[in-house]
This record gives sequence, C-alpha cells and structure tokens, in this order.
Amino acid sequence: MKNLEIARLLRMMALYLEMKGIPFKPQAYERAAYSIESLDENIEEFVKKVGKEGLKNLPGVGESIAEKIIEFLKTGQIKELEELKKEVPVDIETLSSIEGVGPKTIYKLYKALGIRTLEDLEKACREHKIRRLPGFGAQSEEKILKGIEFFKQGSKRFVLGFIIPIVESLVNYLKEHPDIKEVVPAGSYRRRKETVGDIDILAISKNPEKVMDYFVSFPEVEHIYAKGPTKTMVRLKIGLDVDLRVVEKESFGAALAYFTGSKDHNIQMRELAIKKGWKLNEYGLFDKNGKRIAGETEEEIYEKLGLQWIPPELRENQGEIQFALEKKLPELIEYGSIKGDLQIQTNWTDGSNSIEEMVEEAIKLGLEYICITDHTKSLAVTGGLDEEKLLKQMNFIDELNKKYKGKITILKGAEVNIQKDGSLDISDEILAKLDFVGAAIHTHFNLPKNVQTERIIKAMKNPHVDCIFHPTGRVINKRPPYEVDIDKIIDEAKKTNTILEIDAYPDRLDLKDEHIKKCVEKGVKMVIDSDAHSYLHYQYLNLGVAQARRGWATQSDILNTLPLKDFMKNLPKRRM
Ligand code: DGT
Ligand code: CA
Ligand code: CA
Ligand code: ZN
Repeated sequence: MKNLEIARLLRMMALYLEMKGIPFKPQAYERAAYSIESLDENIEEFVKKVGKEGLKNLPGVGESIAEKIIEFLKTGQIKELEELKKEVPVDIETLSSIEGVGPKTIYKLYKALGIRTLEDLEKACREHKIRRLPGFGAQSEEKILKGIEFFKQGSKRFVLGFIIPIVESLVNYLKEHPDIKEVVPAGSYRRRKETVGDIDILAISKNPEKVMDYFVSFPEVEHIYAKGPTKTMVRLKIGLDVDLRVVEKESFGAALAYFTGSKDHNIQMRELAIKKGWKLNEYGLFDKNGKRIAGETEEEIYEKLGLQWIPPELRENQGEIQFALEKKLPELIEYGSIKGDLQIQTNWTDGSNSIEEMVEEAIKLGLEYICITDHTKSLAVTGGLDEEKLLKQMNFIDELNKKYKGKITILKGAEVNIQKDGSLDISDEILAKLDFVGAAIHTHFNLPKNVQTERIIKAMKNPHVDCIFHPTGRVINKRPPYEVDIDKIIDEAKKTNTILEIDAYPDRLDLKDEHIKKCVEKGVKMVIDSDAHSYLHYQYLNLGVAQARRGWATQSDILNTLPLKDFMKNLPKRRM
C-alpha cells in the first residue's frame, strides 16, 4: 500500500513550496496528503478503478497533484520533488517536525550555517550559533533545543490512527492464506493505545513454515530481522516493525491474553493465578499438578481466575483487575454509538469540502446530526469567519435543513477562538444565535501554566460556550500540550457546566485517556468529535470511542451518543 508514502511526499512538496513562499499551493498539497492518508483503500487499486478524474474528486486533489500521484505510481518518484530536494538538500521532513521550525527557517539555517539534518541543528544550537543569526536570539535557540528533545522522545512511536489501514490490510492478506485459521493483532494495537511501538500479531496454523514464507512476502515488508516457525519479525517500508507468532489452537487464548498486555496487567494476572496455587503464562493456565485448566480462549482464563472478561482497552493496570474481581467493570461506550459529530470544518474556512458534501457523507454514514464549526475571525490563516459571515452561514444552514429534512439535522456552530486574555473573538450576541459553541486555543501556546489555565476558565465562564475543543492542544509527535492545570479545568467544567471534548483526530486524541477517566469520576460530560477537515475524517469517530473506552467512559458520559432531541435537552448550559 503506497498511501502513506504518497501522503508523505505530498507533505514534503507542501513544505518545499512553503519554503519558496508560493501562496495557496502548500495548503492544497497538505489537504491532498490528508485525503490520501485517510483513504480507506489501496491507492493503486483506487487509481486503477477511477483514474485521474476520480482522484480529482478527493478533497484537495486538483489536476497537477493528481498527475503527480500517477507519476509516482508509475515511476516511483515525483520529478518536481526530486528537483526541489536537489536545490535545497535538507531533511525537511524531520527538521520541520521540530516545534517552532518552519520551512522558511529551515531555508535560512541552511543558507547561513549549512544545516541539513537534525544533528546539524542540534549541534548549532549547542554551539550557540543560532542566536547570532539575524532574526534569532537566545530564546529561539532554547526553544528549538526543547523542540528537538520533545521530538526525540516521541518520534519512535507510530500514531495508531494513521497505521490502522496498513495493519488491517496485512491482517486481511494473512487471512487469505488457506493454512491460517485465526489472525488477531494483539499488543498496544489491540488495547487501542494512542501510539504503538510495534505490532504483535498472533495466528493459529498447522503449517507455520509456509505461513511465515507468506508473511515475509507481504509487499510492504522491507526487512526481515528474524524468521522462524513460531516467530518472525519484520520491518515494513513505513518503518513499522511487525512480529508474527504462530501458536497452537489450545493455547491461543493464553497467548492472546499474554501478548495483548499490558505488561503490568499481565503481572497482576499472574499474581492472581499464583495466589490460587496455579501458573499462568502464554501457553495456558495450569493447576499445581501442571494440568492445563484453561488456554484456548481468553474468556475461560478470566473466568477461571474469578474475573469478568476485561476489554483490552482497560488492560493498563489502572484498577481494572479489582473491578473485574468484584464484577463491577463499567459498561464501556460501544463502537459505532456516536449519533452526531460536533466539530466539522468546511471550505468556508480551512476544511476541504462544502457543507453539502459534509452533510451528504454524514447521511451515508447514518449520523443523525452534525454541527458545522468553522473557525472564527482571529484565526486568520484559516480564513476564519467574522460575525457577518457567521450570520450568512446560519441562514444558509437554515435553508439546507429544509432540504435535508427527515434525513439529518445540521446544527449551527463555530470553533470560536479564545484570545490571549480569555475573551472570545465573536460577540455574545451572535454566539447566542448558534446551536452549539466550541471554544479553543490556537495561539499563544507558551503562556505560564496559571495564566493559560485562567484563560480557558474565563472562556468556560461565558454562558454561550458549550464546549472546550481539544482542551490541551497537543499534536502527538509534533507539539506538546500547552501547560495547563487539567484538574482545575475539569473542576471548573463541572462548576460551569461546560462540556469537554475528546477530539478524535488521530494525532490529537485530546482529551487523553487519563483525563477522560478523571472526567468520568467527577461527572463532567464529554463529546467525541472527528475534527473533520474532509468527509474522509468521519471514520475517526471510532478512534475517539476507543480513547473514551481507555478512559473508562460509558455511554452516559458521552453526550453525543444521545439522539438529537435528548442531546439538545441535555446540553448542560442551554440558554433556551
Ligand atoms: P508497544 O509495542 O510499545 O506499543 O507496547 P506493547 O504493549 O505492544 O508491548 P510489546 O510489543 O513490547 O509486547 C507485547 C505484549 O507482550 C505486552 O503488551 C505484554 C507482553 N510482554 C512483553 N514483554 C513482557 C514481559 O516481560 N512480561 C510480561 N508479563 N509480559 C510481557
Ligand atoms: Ca507492540
Ligand atoms: Ca512486540
Ligand atoms: Zn481547522
């Protein structure tokens, strides 16, 4: 599958074009990259089926980008990109991942100091060469160093939502082999952790040698670390490591439990077995005479140990074993239970699709309502809406609601920008006319913790703000959260009846699991949104559900599992 590779190259194009100061085009490349990476089928087959014209139907893909995608599929490269790379030979991808380092900065650093790689950049910082350049200073040098440290910590792990398509295609590939009985990805992937280190797949087969031969011939395999009949380890072209283990049917459940982890959960499970005088390992549960008493299924292992079966998302040794012993595990929110998506951007601002396109797709997916939340005026880079445009959009949505009556309801909303002082950039009078208001921070990420916290609290105190979108502002592997006292935010959400969002976009997942758990404990209501900037992004709603499950959330904790009427009635801060 070349989807991720193409998305990567399109992003590189965007970076180089931005470096050259070319207007609009970089955004188009970005959007196209978004589309290709969230396309749920193989790009090669997709192009074979629909051709160039079909490609152009994807958000962000115009004539010239479509041609480049086809060129890459044919020749394995994009000529224009190769030329750009020759002209400015820097590791633009890595360098631009550093917070505060954009393409223009990269160009300046290359010209002035010949910096090409992350190592070059780090060295130049440590030798204080950066602060001497015009337009830079000691502060920017320190900021870059901090960014490098953050990048180094995170970059070895993959964002779950971005690798699901390739893992699923591998699993489907394996399932096609006649000698393979069962195939299940275990590990952090099964626990739906927000990032994964590697993928651990389990299979049952009577013919493991053949299966391993077949596994290493998966077209995306780039390197084989080790190959044996029970365990084979490879690296895929995207850099992700995958282990495949073939096990016996009678110990499949034990292996699944063991390799699903987490390690800390396993240790607790094993201690529970030891207390009974038994032994638990990846082959089974054995009594004191060494007789296997369970192993074929996970369920029977949990049952024999006196536990409820524990959903993989909870297996983090966060008290789940005690709850399972007392048969008090929460009934987690179920996949597919979101009835309305409340954060959607359209081509009125930085989204790729029109409102109608977003509506049509939502109808196809069976959503009962969606809320249009374009950015507002102070976020100028997105073309944020001012009061006048918002009113215009509201009227337009009223019209659309007549057209789509009986099929879906479109709510009028906005993603209002919280300004530096905590005030909003849209007047209360206009906010009062909206059905649902989300407020969010998009600027001034570096305020001191108490100032940042007060800034958000001030927004929550506004009677028109229903929800705080992506409350901590992090972008996984790219940007750390801003400093904020999350406990205080959660308490204040309770006091002010403000909803907190679980933004389900793969590299946001914000709130994160541990914050969700705190909200559940304190009775703070949440919603799960896709933060769609294209109709392809609705698929991420289930990733948000996964995150909510990891935070022990039930259906009633997540307000947009409610049908529209109940949702509107239950909005904690309604001003009807
Ligand atoms: P990752 O890959 O870093 O995202 O996280 P995991 O949880 O997939 O960890 P990984 O791939 O190292 O191992 C897969 C599972 O195997 C892990 O969740 C639990 C189990 N496991 C690995 N090493 C140990 C160990 O030393 N003791 C126990 N009890 N279990 C282990
Ligand atoms: Ca793993
Ligand atoms: Ca592993
Ligand atoms: Zn946006």
